[in-house]
Amino acid sequence: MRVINVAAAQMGPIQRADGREVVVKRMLALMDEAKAKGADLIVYPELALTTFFPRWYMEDQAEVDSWFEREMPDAAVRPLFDRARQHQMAMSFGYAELTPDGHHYNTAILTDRNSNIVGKYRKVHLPGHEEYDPTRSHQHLEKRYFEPGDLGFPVWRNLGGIVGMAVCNDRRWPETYRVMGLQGVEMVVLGYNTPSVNSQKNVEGPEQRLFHNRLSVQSGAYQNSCWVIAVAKAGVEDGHPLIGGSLIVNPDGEIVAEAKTEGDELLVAPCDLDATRFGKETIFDFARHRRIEHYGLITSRTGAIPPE
Ligand code: ING
Repeated sequence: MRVINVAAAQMGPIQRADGREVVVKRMLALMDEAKAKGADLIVYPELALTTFFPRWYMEDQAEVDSWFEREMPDAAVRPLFDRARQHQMAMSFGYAELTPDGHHYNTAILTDRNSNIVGKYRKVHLPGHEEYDPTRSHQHLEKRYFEPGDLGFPVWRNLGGIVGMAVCNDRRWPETYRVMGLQGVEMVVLGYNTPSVNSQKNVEGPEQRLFHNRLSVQSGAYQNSCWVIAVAKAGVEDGHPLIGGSLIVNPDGEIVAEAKTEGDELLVAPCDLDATRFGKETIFDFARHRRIEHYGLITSRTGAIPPE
């Protein structure tokens, strides 16, 4: 048994006017609750420090950059790093990263129990669009404000296992999990901010969004025999609803914990990393079963090309 007690720290809405200090106070309260419940690791959402600002069309780069962190940790999140070290708890959270040489990423970090950053991931699959789109009921300008991640899908040894990260839309793409699966990943942690309605198909509401969330996360876990922790920023931000539905999914693809609210809500579950072994040694023993000589199109072709 190699058990990590994992806390999925779902967060309710963050309003555009909420400062980072107010948000970090909520994150600290969740961390203290996680400690009281014996957590070894706490996972927070994508862009956990601010409202989901890609819903806003901005042209002034200074205003855009105000949503980004220039160093990590910075003053706003140092209390979180200090408390995590006191609690001897590892953590992962998402934030908007502005690098010293001016690159913008939708980033997540992973720390060890002493708040040392052991891993960084930059979101690869950016959904949405780059220019204002009047046909949409709401904007989703991640392609405007972020560059695609340049770090690939790495994994790290942490807490006695092999841990990887993803961000939001990444969870919908099987490549995300498989690249980490090919590095032996035992636990994938990810955050998401998912609008409750499809801006281009308003009959697609929260029920279907929640279904697709479960489908994507359960598939990724099962097909790579790993744990997946998926954590929402939820609720209504300045009138724009986001789904909750945070999940802890086991290597058989079964949901072991699921959020019930759209607010700050902690899920805690014991995740035995040895539970990944059976799948990795039988049905998903990649070395024995995969036939890579037939998979070439997956990396040589971007878009679909139907036959003549
Ligand atoms: N949000 C959404 C997500 O992938 C989205 C965008 C929703 C894309 C539904 C496709 C369908 O959950 C982010 N931030 O990626």
